[in-house]
Amino acid sequence: PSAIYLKDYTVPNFLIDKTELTFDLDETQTIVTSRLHLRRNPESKVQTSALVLDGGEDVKLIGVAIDEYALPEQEYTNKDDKLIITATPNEFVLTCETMIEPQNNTKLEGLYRSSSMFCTQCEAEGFRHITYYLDRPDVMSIFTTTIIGDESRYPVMLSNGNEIERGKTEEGKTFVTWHDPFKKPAYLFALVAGDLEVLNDNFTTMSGRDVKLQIFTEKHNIDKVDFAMDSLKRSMKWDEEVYGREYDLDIFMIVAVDDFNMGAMENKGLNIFNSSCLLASPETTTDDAYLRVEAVVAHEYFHNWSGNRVTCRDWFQLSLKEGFTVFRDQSFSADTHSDVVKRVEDVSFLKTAQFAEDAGPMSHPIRPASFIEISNFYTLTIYEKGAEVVRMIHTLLGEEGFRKGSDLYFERHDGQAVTCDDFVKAMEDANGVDLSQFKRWYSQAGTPRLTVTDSYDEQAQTYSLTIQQMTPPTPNQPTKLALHIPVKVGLVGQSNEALSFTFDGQTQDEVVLHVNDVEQTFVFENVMSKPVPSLLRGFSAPVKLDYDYSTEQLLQLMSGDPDGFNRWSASQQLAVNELNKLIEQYQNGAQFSEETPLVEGFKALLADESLDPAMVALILGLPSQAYMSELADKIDPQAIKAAREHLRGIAAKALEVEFKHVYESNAVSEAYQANAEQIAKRSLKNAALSYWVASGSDEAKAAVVRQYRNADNMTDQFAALSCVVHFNLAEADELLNAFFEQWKHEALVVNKWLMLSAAREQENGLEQVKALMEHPSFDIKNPNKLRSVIGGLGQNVDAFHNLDGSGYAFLADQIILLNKRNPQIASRLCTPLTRWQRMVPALAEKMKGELERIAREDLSKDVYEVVSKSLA
Ligand code: BAL
Ligand code: ZN
Repeated sequence: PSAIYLKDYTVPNFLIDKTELTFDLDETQTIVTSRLHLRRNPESKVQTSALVLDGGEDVKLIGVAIDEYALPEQEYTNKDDKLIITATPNEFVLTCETMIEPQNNTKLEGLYRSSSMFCTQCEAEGFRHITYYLDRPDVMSIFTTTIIGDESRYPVMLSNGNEIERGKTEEGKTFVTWHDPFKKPAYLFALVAGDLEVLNDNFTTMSGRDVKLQIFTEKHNIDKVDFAMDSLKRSMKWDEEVYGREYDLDIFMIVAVDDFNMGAMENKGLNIFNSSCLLASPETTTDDAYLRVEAVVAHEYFHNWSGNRVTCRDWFQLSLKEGFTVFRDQSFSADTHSDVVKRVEDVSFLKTAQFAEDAGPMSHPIRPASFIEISNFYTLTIYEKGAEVVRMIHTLLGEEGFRKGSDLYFERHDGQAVTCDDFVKAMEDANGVDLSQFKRWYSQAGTPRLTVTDSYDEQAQTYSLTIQQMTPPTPNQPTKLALHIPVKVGLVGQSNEALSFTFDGQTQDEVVLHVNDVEQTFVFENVMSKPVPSLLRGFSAPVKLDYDYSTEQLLQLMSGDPDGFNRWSASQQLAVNELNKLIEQYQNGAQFSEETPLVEGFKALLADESLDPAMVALILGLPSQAYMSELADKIDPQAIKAAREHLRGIAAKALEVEFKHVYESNAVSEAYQANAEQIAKRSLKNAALSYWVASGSDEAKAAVVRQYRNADNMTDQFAALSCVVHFNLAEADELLNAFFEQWKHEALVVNKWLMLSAAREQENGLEQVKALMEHPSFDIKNPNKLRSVIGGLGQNVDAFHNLDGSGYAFLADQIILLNKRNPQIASRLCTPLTRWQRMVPALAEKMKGELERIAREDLSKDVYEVVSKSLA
């Protein structure tokens, strides 16, 4: 397989004004007839009459005609997944008949079966697995789709746009025709057919148009979509209010499917969702999953403008729609719940997972310069770092300036396929600013590191911050240029008061510093006393920050920083410092310290009842195994695990009484609701419970089992179960079995059971994981189940990172098994192995050996790219 490059982009040679599709659905074969209204692209420099269409190995060509003239075989070639028609007129209708077998499609790209239904996934290049096409996002067309099927099996047959006709064919089958008046690339095409139940609702847009809203699921799940519907209506309203964006079709549909590679897909007017991102009920869904449903519903809906009305010119521009849309969904969730809590969660995820990606062999800029397989670039960098880059533009321009920029962007580019440069240009033009240096964020990979030093001149009452920036080399980018980095700073006084200062001639208590050189010094005047700097407030840029805070300074910021985000940040830094000391002790075979200043910090936190319980819960959360791994020079999983357990134990024992009190005083007595207030209380209650149990208290052990048995919602039930399993209490087996028996008919709950069981640390951990893959509830065709078991294994330090390499070998076996069957999933499963160079030598060698074993297979493009880059 070879790479394609952004620099080689050329406009398409042909355009498709109209696309007419007919699907004759059948259990064994589906016949697809396409009528493509083609013409030469006047903007193409290559004036050729040869038409090259994309196809897939799974598409069987039956016949092809130009303007009703059936082409003989010598007038076209059909090989290497391309259909090449040697000579065409300037403008013509190409009719193409193909046969596909959705029931045998295990890759879940194109048209496939999930349970008893037909569904599609066409982003990025799935449409070519349905029929031959110019399968690239800058070819936008008006689609009319007719679906023919047996009405008794497929009473619901959906596609994009509005239903315009329905009737019977001569053979007595039903046909339904859909027309989408908005031109779109093929990646936004969708089709669904099945025996589905529907929840109907409606929404009146800001200009007074009525929109019909429908959510479809299999019959047994229709009672779990009320929250998604409510989220949808709130998202529609929010996009009108915050971005002035109104929905444009008369109908908006969402369908839940069980087998789905991604979380969801924003097909025009017909979103298709992984059921895990749509279904929710108090008994079966945790608070986290509720929030995810809300965020994903919003995300896909927001794509209607940021992605569909204005789409990407080519796949190198993926972050144009994904980074922007993640920023939009993050803002929606922040507005709906607590902005600080949301920010902490997003940043924590970014610093753990995206920073790790940025430091590994797959590191790439948010606008990559090349790729082998685009599916490998639906990454945390494109999505999450992409959102951070948009957020920085928002910080630089302010709320109003950003809105002016987005208005101009949508107005200027409506109906077009554009680039990241076009987005930034709209922001520049609307605000009269120059973002040329800032644009390096789009082309430069890696996480910048800021090193900050300071000095205070008591006499002059000036405070100076010197900031150096450095971005480490990444694959194919050995040297880096200075970036424009907005660093939001405040100063905190000795009694925790916000210190005001003069900067740029103005008195203020917070400022955004424009760091745009390798080293700069910023001077704050009229600073009355020596401050503690509160740096990078709200995580104003996706960077690593080094400032040599003392423990006292961190404790001070943790309790007194007016910026809530930085209170959390200080607590994390303090915990990281403590963990690093313990890790070193573990590695040197020394006794663990039994004291930690974290106890003092936690004690103050637990006593302060004015704080948002959700924030307290977040601060109590120790830096995760994954985050500590990201920070390590050489990852030693056992040392990290031991250090975390020990630190938790110290805090738990020292504050047993406090944790018990917090646990008991945060019970929620009202009926379950997924609102910010209740979620906050449950999160603190369950965080306290976990510490309380960690203290070893028998009362706590009884309380956790009682909570499991009495819980009326999945959040509390699963939190208790996780605690029982994690601390390996006597009831662990009994409750795990009871949980499965109670929920064995709820696929999404079974997935939670699979994950928890796979993550369970016990002597024969890997055997347990293997047994789960043989369990009747497991299904290798279902990506959610695979993610549950393999994800659980990844958290199981003893089983996965076993020194004998058995955990890595097992993972490699699964990758090899899935390589051809579902390349996208196989490729994602490689992620832990790509980090091999970061591991301690004994583990690194084992991981590398498994990558080399995978490399000897006949690999899909997806797996090939990840494995070959990891071994380069
Ligand atoms: N476009 C793929 C799924 C998503 O990001 O919404
Ligand atoms: Zn998206």
